[in-house]
Amino acid sequence: MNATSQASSSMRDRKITSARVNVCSPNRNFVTLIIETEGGVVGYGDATLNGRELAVASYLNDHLIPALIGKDCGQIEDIWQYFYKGAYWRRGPVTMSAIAAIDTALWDIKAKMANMPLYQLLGGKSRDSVLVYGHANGTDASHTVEEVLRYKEMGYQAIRAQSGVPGLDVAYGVSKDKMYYEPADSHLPSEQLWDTRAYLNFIPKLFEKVRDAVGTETALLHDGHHRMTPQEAARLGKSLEPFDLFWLEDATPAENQEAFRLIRQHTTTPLAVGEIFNSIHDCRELIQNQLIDFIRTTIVHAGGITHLRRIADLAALYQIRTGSHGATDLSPVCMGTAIHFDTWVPNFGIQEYMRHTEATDEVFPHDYKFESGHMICAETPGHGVTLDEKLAAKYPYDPRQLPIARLKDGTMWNW
Ligand code: GCO
Ligand code: MG
Repeated sequence: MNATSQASSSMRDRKITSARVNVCSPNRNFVTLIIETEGGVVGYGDATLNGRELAVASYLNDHLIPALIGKDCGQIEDIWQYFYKGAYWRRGPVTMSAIAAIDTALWDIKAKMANMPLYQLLGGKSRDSVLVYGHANGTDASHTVEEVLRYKEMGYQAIRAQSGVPGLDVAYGVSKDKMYYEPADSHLPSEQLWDTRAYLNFIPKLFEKVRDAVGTETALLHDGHHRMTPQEAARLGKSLEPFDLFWLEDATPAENQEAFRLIRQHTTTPLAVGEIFNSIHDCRELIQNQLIDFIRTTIVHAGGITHLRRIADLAALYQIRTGSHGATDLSPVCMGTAIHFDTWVPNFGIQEYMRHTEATDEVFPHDYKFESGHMICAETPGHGVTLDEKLAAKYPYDPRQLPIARLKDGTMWNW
């Protein structure tokens, strides 16, 4: 075979011949894209958007997949630009999750073709393992303290603490199950009551107890879940300073990025934002004005590796580190890919790691593992996660939505 025919045969091998969307619900819903090439290489991408799964599935099936078939799987950048610029309607969680799924599956294929674990293709290891934080939550302060100590016992070196708030029936992040938490709990959104004053009066007392019990070494985190105004968030950040938080997350809604300036002016508690962002433009002002310390965008909701890499590079200019979202509504495909990304990215901070249920882990065979508070990424070519489609078929889609929040007088609030 001469050089030209060799090149053209590999081009043939690289042709994308099929792409299909799998929607399954092994304890919670996941959307997975599976891409196959002429040469028989299969790549997997996560396309899960909690509570809006079928919108992404339809965006892929009806709009992107027909144009993807026949393309060269090696041209990841051009395919990304084609679906981003080519849609005319740019950005948004549905669009960007669909593009992310294609991008992730194509990086998986490229790494498999190169016979390398994904982190090698990205530029190699910047660290041996990836620091993760787990979720400790309790119905009240003493229960939360117990849970934090249990997580410490399991080996976690960074722990997020959430708690039930006196006077409120339910609180964000507090689950009935000891290991798993899923807020998307019913077909139509369930309604939760919110009271910022009760929350603000309670949280500093909670962290005083937690810090006292856990000692100085363990990193502690907390998620405000978009509930406070900038002024309230400034007060909370300030009152938590004695307890040395690793970060305060989503202190106020970030559609108005400028809002973080006020919080910043009042507190040295580090700030993390970005799990619901889907493009570099959503975080540009926050990063360039140095209003945050950690950027939480993820592979699945922020346009895949191709786009997340650009966000991380922009953040690196300002010493802002990554702290990717890793709740259970991001599938093991996203988690595995994130661990490769985290192993490479120079300005890594921390990775969220909420455990998936056993059923989910079985449906998505994967090779990453947890060891002494860190995730270790394995050496399998690709990102190391697949989908057992036969097993997945036993768990059909189960429509569920995230809750909404209201104040006592009925006013709609941010959940
Ligand atoms: C987190 C998040 C999640 C979200 C969930 C919504 O910090 O892990 O806030 O718990 O609420 O991903 O689907
Ligand atoms: Mg969060």
